[in-house]
Amino acid sequence: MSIKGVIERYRGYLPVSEKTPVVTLCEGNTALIRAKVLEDKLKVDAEIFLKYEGQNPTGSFKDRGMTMAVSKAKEDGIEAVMCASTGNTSASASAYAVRAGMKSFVVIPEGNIALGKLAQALIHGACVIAIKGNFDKALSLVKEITDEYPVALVNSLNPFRIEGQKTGAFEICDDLGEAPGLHFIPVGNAGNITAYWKGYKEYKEAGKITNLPRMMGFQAAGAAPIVERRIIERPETIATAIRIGNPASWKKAEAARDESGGVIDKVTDEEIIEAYKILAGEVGVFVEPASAASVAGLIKLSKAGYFEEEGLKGKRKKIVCVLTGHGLKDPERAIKCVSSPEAVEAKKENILKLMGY
Ligand code: AN7
Repeated sequence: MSIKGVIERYRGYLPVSEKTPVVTLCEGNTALIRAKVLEDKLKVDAEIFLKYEGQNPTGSFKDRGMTMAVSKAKEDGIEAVMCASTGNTSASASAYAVRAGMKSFVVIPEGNIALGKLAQALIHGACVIAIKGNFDKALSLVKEITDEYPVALVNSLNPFRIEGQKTGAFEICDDLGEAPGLHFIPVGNAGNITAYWKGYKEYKEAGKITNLPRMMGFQAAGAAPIVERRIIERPETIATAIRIGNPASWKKAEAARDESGGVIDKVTDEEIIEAYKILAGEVGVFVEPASAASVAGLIKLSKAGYFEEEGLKGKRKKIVCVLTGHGLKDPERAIKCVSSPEAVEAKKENILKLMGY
């Protein structure tokens, strides 16, 4: 028997029935990695865990939601799916569409999606449409088209996406035996923070956990509409996955923040790159820049003395940072951050010299 995907694993918590054809690539069940290096480095008196969503089949958390959205579209007899995307949604939608025997249409902002993600959508056979415009424009067009044509919208406006993605919270609680005290997460279109908060609340209602975490969301400074309380017409950040100026789940993200007593804050591109390099170079976990926003947020708050606060002592001993996507999605960014080797004559002494012997 193959490993179960999230629908089989958490069927009782999801809106599926015997009639739902389960379209899965065995997503979920990703690692929760203890990062002691970060605990020591930040001098935070807590256990820090990284939820490594890059381990999903297409390399990001989107697969948890896509298995649900595509299964439900299939159940309804729909033959095509469509999304606007900064990259990961398109990679996931196109893979799950193949799995379901459906067509996929993806609309992306020209020049602003990471190479790995574009490669995925193309090789899975999606109809890839690049527009001269950003993600927000792409999403508004996709909403219009999917309202008028028999094509399922699989952005996180689709409630089944949120249902699938809430399983990330279930896995964290199952692994820790409780909910964390603090949950750090990057925020773009704000579907994932909405989904995790829903998941934690439902697990509490089901009696699986007794406490709820504070939701700690982080946007990129050049694309921080929720923090700045205004639509950002021209969002800019090197973290292209979260280059979003008008998030679809804006209100729900604010609700998650307020109900949980958490924060939604911003981190600069420099802070994102610093966290990105620490994760790869000191923890051993390679993520894409947007994913490093959660850890950048943790570093920012630890420097600002957030963890000295009374409420964080005692009960809030476990911190989870969600790492939403794999580093291989955006190899160009990694190469830009470090110096690449120059070739030498193929001689042993040259190699030994470079080795420092
Ligand atoms: C790696 O693929 O919006 O706040 O179109 O790819 O739920 O939007 C991606 C978002 C964080 C933000 N990390 O999550 C898309 C898209 C990574 C991402 C986010 C995204 P949301």
